[in-house]
Amino acid sequence: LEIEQGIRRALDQNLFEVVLQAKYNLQDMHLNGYEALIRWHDPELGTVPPDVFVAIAERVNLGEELDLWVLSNVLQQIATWRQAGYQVKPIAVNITAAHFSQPELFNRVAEMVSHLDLSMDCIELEITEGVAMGNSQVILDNLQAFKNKGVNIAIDDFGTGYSSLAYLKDLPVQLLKIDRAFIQDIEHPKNFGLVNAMIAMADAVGMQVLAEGIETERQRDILLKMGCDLGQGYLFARPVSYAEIEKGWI
Ligand code: G
Ligand code: G
Ligand code: MN
Ligand code: NA
Repeated sequence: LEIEQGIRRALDQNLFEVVLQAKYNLQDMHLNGYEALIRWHDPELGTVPPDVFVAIAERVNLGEELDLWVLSNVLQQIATWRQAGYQVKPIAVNITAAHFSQPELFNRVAEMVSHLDLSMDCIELEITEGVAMGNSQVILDNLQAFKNKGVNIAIDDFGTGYSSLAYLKDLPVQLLKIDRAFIQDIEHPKNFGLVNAMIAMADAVGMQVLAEGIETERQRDILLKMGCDLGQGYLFARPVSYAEIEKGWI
């Protein structure tokens, strides 16, 4: 309850922060874009980890509000950077499961984007496997509507659920993000085989693959040999503030 009230207060008073973690093309190390990750340093509760409060927010029906807060914060920053003359790569925003099943989602995002004179393809969205497998008309309509506007959709934490690539391949989804649990232990033969198979299958159905949580050069080299398209992880970049991103540009 303390955290629930804290989330409401943090939404009202803008106590959250967004950090950005870079994603790279593994083959040439060009920057591909960023993922937005929420952070909360509360004056009363201290630092609350996102896996804890995002789960609570979802449980008490604050997931939508949290998503919209992050989206709005990210879009305003993109607009600020654009006005200052910076070219910004797309920023991926995580969308909570229940929210992606809301028919209002697309129009809400489209409105926020047009209000700031941006185009839709300045963002990407990340949804979980379970949502993508949901097979509801609203979810399919949302996926198609975003795709039509050039918004790439990624399946986050891929491999942890029970999704079938045979099904995912028919969805308007462009990217699979292989969960970092597989990457951490990629030298273990079972994980090695699984990751190799996921990359080969994604390639066969024309989807891009990103490996999450790359921490060592050895992991990077293995993934590179497997033909993995994109990578994200502490080896390349930690999640950093907008100010830190700007410093890197100048
Ligand atoms: O940032 P970190 O790796 O600690 O995130 C932990 C968990 O919280 C991850 O599952 C991540 O997807 C989730 N998370 C982080 N930021 C956001 C956000 O802005 N929105 C949503 N819905 N989930 C987030
Ligand atoms: O579930 P999702 O992929 O959105 O969560 C991303 C989470 O993974 C964030 O909390 C981020 O801080 C964390 N993360 C990103 N890169 C690494 C990494 O290289 N190692 C570890 N252990 N965590 C990472
Ligand atoms: Mn994510
Ligand atoms: Na993930």
